[in-house]
Amino acid sequence: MTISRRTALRVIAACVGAGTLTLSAFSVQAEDKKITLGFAQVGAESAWRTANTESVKSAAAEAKINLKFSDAQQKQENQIKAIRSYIAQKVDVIAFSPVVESGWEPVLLEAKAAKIPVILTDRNIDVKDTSLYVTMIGSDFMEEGRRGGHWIADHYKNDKGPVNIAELQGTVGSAPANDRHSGLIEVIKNDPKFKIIASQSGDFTLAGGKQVMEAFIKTYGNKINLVYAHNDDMALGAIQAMEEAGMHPGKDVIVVSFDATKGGFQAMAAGKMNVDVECSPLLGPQLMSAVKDVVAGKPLPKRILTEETVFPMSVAAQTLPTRKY
Ligand code: GZL
Repeated sequence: MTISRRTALRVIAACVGAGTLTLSAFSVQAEDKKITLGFAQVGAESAWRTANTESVKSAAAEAKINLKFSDAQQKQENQIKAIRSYIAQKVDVIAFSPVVESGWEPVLLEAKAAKIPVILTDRNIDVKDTSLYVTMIGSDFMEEGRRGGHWIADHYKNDKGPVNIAELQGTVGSAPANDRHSGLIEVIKNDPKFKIIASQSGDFTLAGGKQVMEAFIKTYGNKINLVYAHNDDMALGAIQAMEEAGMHPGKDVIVVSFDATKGGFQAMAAGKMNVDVECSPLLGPQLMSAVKDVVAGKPLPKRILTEETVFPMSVAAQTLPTRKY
């Protein structure tokens, strides 16, 4: 005999009251419905993304949440397709890391019409109607850019300049690329010794960072004083390009990067990167907790921020063994 959990609890309570309960009297098949989460991931472009995917998958398993997962190969149209498919499958919650900031209203309106709540993780979107998502879980990229900028300003505080900066930007139109750039500008814009002499997207990949840096070296050579890379994968590609050109990254060219992955720590421990601004990919547990709260009808803050710090080269060797990604 299969009855709902609520009925079972009522009957059990009555029997306990009457002192007639014999637990074997019921085979209660609780109708607990497992939560199904549809997650549309950006892609697999970087070590950060790999760690983020692992965090989402392991946290879903831990939380006993049924996870449907898709990899968009960094294409917005693939993410939109995946979200539409989750709507058609009537999942309980949709979550995604928006590859770029704009172009999401139509598909999010479809999710709203289907009464499926949407949670943003990692990257934010630029929409007027913020009711299109329940909450955004992730880093403050503007603050990360400011942290990179303040490290640079402090590093050159006794230097007259010029300090020529070559910037390796992340995916064009993405929140981390836009904000890590804006955060830097906010800090250095009033000091004329800092000049961004080159800025181009390497799309957050190692190959992209290497290719762009090779072009920068061809054009600017030793005029480059500092590389400002929006993530470790591009910084590691740039380091390869500089070494192949006989330059000494971390010494005659200062390298500033973001993510604080193990690869970044290894480069700092080898003296090839000077500072790594942390951006944690370990968002899985916070996401699953938010999913359960949404399904339970609990209110959530519009923004759930991840705590992060800055790691200079000097602490890299002793910190590396403690790093989780
Ligand atoms: C930042 C994340 C960025 C990382 C890159 O939260 O969106 O995308 O900095 C990753 O490594 O590719």
